[in-house]
Amino acid sequence: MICKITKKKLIPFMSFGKMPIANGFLRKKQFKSEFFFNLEVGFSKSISLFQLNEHPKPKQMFNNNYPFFTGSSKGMIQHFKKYSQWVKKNYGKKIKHLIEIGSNDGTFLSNFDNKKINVMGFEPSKNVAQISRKKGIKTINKFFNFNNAKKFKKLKNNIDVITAANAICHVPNLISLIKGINFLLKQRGVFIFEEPYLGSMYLKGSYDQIYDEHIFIFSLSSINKIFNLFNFELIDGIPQKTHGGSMRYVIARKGIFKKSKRVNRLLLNEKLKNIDNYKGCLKFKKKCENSKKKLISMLKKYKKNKLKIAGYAATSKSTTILNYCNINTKYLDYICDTTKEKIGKYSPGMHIPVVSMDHFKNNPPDKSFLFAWNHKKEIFIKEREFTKKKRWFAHIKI
Ligand code: DWN
Repeated sequence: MICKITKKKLIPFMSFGKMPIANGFLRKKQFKSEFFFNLEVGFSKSISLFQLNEHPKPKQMFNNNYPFFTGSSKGMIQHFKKYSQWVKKNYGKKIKHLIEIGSNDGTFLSNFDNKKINVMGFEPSKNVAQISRKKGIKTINKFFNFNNAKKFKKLKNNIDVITAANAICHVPNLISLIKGINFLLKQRGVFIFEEPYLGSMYLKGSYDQIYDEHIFIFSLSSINKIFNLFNFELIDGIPQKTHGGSMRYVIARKGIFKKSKRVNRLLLNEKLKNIDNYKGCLKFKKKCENSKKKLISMLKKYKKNKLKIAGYAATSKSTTILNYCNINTKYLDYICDTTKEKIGKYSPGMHIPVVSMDHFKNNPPDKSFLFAWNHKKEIFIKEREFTKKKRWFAHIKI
């Protein structure tokens, strides 16, 4: 097992067991041919990088029927509006060209006036890219990597800002991605991206952030060390509330911009909290094992008391919890979700039926597992009555 960046030995420290494709919602006839891999995590000491050991090929995950759309959450639509305003305010004074890596349905890019700025998205899933194109956004239906970046010769060293959100941790060949950025970015350009934050995952014990698509869970320490290897530097880090705790990273070519004081403060905090070293991994492993025990005993108690239980939101994250804890239809009657591409299918691995929100309204359970705990603010408002009766639960404190 080797680190995807340094090619040095990785220290494997925990397996979540046999795992299907997190967004591989399937029909009954596909059960027999379902793909599984071993979801094991390891740590690369020299660059403090938390990563998967084994993972499916990117095309197995980001295919022509990818069922996740950024616009499925009102909260995220608002967040991306604010993110775009922040980019414009801080780095957008003379901005001419902007690229987003993993632009999904165009939720972020639609905040830019494409008459004033040339915006372009890279989105590998065809069905999702089509939605973005319908919004009038130039969208390249390809993975962002060195080979594909090189095809845009006219844009060489011409891009002012490259952005991403919840996309960079999905890219196993980070080296090729960084080379692509190096090819396109201006001398004074910046690369800004947001990702689920390792420190928040450790604190909450939210191991459900780990699944096939999330090849890496980044920290400031790892990002700082990775980009240093390629003549770039981390110039800012801004904590975000999204996805249960994320980090916005700002990267520039070495020696061009002044580093913010905040970066050093946050890096020191990571040292103090063992976010940059192997000790943190072992502590996290204990947290996961305890959470699993607690969750199973709670579910058994609910069932003993003849309570009807359902899942709320068929998230990618739910695939890890359900398969790691072996939670099937013995416990959950169904999982409700708003995505038409998931409704009528079954959850990956555990094969729990995915139903519409109407089903949830017409057949309310006694207890509901909130799989989209990261969107609790908007869901608690939407499901006011259910919330009043204190019927939610999760594998972490919500
Ligand atoms: O990085 C990723 C993040 C950003 O999005 C991807 N790898 C895939 C995806 O992860 P996720 O599925 O865990 O994302 P969410 O945003 O936590 O959950 C989305 C799912 O939840 C969708 O299926 C829609 C559903 N949902 C719902 O049914 N009712 C979401 C909300 C807000 C709701 O009210």
